[in-house]
Amino acid sequence: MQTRKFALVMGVSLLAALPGYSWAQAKADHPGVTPGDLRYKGAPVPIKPEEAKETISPKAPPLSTEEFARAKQMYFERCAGCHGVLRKGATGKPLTPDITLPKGTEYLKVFIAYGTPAGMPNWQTSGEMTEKDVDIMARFLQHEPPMPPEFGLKEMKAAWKVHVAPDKRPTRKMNNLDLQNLFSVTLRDAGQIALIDGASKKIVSTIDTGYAVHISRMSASGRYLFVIGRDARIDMIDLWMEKPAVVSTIKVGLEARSVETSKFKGYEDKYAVAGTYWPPQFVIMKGDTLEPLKIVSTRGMTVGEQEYHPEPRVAAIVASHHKPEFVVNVKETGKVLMADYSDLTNLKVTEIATARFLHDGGWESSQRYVMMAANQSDKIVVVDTVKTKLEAIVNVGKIPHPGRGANFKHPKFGPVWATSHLGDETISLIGTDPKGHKANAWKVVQTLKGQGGGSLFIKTHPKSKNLWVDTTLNPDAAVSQSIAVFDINALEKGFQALPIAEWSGLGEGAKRVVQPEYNKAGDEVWFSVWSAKNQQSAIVVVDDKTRKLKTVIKDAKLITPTGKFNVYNTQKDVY
Ligand code: DHE
Repeated sequence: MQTRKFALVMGVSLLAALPGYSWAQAKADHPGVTPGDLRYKGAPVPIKPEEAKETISPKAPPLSTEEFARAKQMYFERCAGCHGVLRKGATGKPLTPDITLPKGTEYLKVFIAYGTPAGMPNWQTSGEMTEKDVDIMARFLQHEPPMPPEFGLKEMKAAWKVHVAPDKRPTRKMNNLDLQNLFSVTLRDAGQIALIDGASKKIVSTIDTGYAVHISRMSASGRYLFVIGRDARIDMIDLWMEKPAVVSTIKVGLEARSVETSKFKGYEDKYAVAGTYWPPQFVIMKGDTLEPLKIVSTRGMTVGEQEYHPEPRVAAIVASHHKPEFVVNVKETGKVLMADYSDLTNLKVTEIATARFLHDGGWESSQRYVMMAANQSDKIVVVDTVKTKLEAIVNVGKIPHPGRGANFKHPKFGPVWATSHLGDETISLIGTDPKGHKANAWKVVQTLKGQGGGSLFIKTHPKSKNLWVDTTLNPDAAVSQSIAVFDINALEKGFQALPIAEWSGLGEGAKRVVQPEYNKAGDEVWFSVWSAKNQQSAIVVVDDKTRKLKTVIKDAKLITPTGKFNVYNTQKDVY
C-alpha cells in the first residue's frame, strides 16, 4: 500500500514534469474513475492473444514477434477491460496510434510505469510489470490494435452442442427439488455454478460452466436455467431432470456478460438471447436447444457526437413483458435496442438514443418501464416498453450501479426504484408512477447517504420493509465487509451497518460482501462473502425481519461465490 501511494506521488511529479502534461489532463484521462471502479472494470479479457491478428505499423517503433505476443497478452489481461479491445476507449482513454504515436515511447512509458492521479494503475512501481514490459507496452500502443477474429453463425454452430435433445428430456419434473426456491450461485473463479436449496441451504450440485461465469437467468416457465461465462459460453440447464444437468451448450463470441430468454405471452421459453463484448453483437437462439438463429451487429454511431464506434459492447439484456421484444443495452454508443423477435427474417430493431455507457438495470414495479444505468454518464435512462420509446433521462449520483435495482413504495413519494453508486456514497430514489404520482415521475425524489462509494448492488423485496445496499469495492475493509440496511418506512433515520463478513466466521481473506438476494418468500436475504480462489468464502443468510444472522453456508465447493439468483425471483423479475 505504502509503495503504491509513494509510487503515485512519484508518478504525479514525474507526469507533471512532462512537457504539455497537466493535472487537469491527468484527471481527464480517466474521468470519474475511482480505484475500486478501475479494479472492477479492468478485469482480464478472455480473448486468447494468439487469436488477435497483428498489424505492424511502419511508423511505430519496432517490436519483435515475441514482444508483440507478450504485449498482446498483457494488453488483454490488464488494459482491454478499460481501454477496449480496439483501444477506442471506454472507462479509460482511447489509445489508438493517432493519439499514441505523437506522444512517443518515453512519454507513454511514464504513464504506464507511474499511473495517473485519476486512477490509472502504476503498473511498474507497484511491481505488477517489469521495466522491460513497460517498454514493450509503450511501443506496442503505437501500432494498430490487433484485431480479434469475428464470430459468425459458422463459428457459433461449430461450438454448439445439444447434449440431450428436447425429445429425450423429461416431460415433467423428475426430482423433489423445490425449484422456485432454488438458488443458482456463481462460483466465479471455479467456472461453475452451485445449485443451493433455499430451505436446507445445502448445495444440491455444482455444474461446470464457462470461464469466470457471470450471470444466471431463468426461462419464462422456470424450467431452464441459462448461465453465461465471460468467455461467451452459455450452458442451458434443465431443472426438471432427476439431477439437473446441462442439455445444450454454445459459445457465442469471445467475451460476453449477458443472457436472457423470451418472456412475452405466447413466446415463453421460445427464444434465448445473448449479448457479447467481442464481437460487438447479440444473437437470438432457439430457447430449447440454443441453436443460433439471428446475429445482429451493434457497431455504429454513438449518440450525441455521432461518431463511428467499432466496438460497442452489449451489456444488460431484459425481456419485455408487453411485446415480443428484447431490450438490449449497447454500452459505448449509448443506444437501447428493442429487438422484435416475432419475425426473425424481417427483424425490426427500434434504436432508442439514450446516453453513453449503458451497463446494468431492471424493471420498475409495474414492469412497463425499464430503468438502465448509463454509468459513466451518471444517468438512469427510462424506456417505455409499451410505446417502445424513451421516457426520460434522470441525473443521479456518480457511476450508478443498480444491478437490477430495488422497487418499493415510498411512504411519501409512492412507487420508487433505487440505485446505489460506485463513485459516491449516495442512493438515488426515482419516482416511477406517472399515473398515480405524476409530479414525482422520473425525478430523484430523495437521496440517501449510504456507507460509502464502491457499491455494486441494492435490493429489496415486495414483502420486505428493508432496503439493502452493499459497498463491495469500497477501499475500507470495514465498509466492504459490511452491509447497510435502511428501513423503508423511516429512511430519514439512516442506515444500520451489519458486519456480514464477521458473521461468516471466515479467517483470512478479502471477504468482500456482495449482492443481496432474497429467497422466494421474501423473508431472508443472502449475501456472498467473496474471498480469493485459494481462500474460504461463504454465503451469509440474514433474517429479513429481525436483521439477525440466520445461517452461514460454508462448503469447500463454495469457491469465490458472487452473484446469486433465486429461481422464482429471477423468472418473474421480482426485485
Ligand atoms: Fe458484472 C451483471 C458486466 C464485473 C457480478 N455485469 C452484469 C451485467 C453486465 C456486467 C453487463 C448485466 C447483465 C444482464 O443483466 O444482462 N461486470 C460486468 C463488467 O463488464 C465488469 C465491470 C468487468 C468484468 O470484467 O466483467 C463486471 N460483475 C463484475 C464483478 O467483478 C462481479 C462483482 C463479480 C463477478 O462475478 O465477476 C460482477 N455482474 C455481477 C452480478 C450481476 C452482474 C452478480 C447480476 C446482478 C443481478 O442481480 O442481476
